[in-house]
Amino acid sequence: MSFTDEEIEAARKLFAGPVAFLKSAPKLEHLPAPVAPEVAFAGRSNVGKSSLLNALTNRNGLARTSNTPGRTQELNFFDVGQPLAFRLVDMPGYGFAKAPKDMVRQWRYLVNDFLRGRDVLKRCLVLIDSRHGIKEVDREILGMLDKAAVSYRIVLTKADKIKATDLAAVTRATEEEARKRPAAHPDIIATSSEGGMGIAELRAAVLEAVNA
Ligand SMILES: Nc1nc2c(ncn2[C@@H]2O[C@H](COP(=O)(O)OP(=O)(O)O)[C@@H](O)[C@H]2O)c(=O)[nH]1
Ligand SMILES: [Mg+2]
Repeated sequence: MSFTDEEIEAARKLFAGPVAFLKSAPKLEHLPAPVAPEVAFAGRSNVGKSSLLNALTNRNGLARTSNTPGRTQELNFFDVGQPLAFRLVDMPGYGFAKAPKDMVRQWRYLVNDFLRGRDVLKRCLVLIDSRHGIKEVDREILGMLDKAAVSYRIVLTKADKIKATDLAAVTRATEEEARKRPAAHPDIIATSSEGGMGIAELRAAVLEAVNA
């Protein structure tokens, strides 16, 4: 994973400009018109997705952070840039213990249909808690992305919560698994929404996806 200073700066500028919530889509018929490239964020509930979206965009209240996992079963769209440059999509979280069966089924249909049918979707960033690494619940979405042939990159979250040696180990193990997966980018990015680690690179990775 390496970006030039120019790429980092271009991404910083874009994310420092206008970012606005567009809409929530609980069903596919509510999707906004596909008029701009999209980069989607996926991850199990509580992985730190809302915090990361807030850190990326430097806006505290943009994506709601909460300790009540699994509430949102909808796709949330955010416009970046004016004129519109691209959209961020906050995908519904998965893998929380007490999810009723219907909710899991609804998640699966919504996400699968979105991944398969969304021509403007450039890439998905799949968030993995750096304390846990890739778990079985994560492999379902990774498999869906591989089958739908949507390119994706794995992003480790909450890197401030573990020791540097453990972070190096989980990074290595995660990259090893990513290399075996057909639609996965081989390099991963370790981030912390608290300390800011990896945030500038992640912005550049989003822009790289938009321009791919
Ligand atoms: N230490 C630390 N805590 C984090 C980080 N990101 C998120 N959290 C915490 O993890 C919990 C879940 O975060 P949230 O963004 O709501 O997760 P989401 O369910 O994936 O949207 C919250 O208590 C956050 O404050 C991080 O980078 N470092
Ligand atoms: Mg959230």
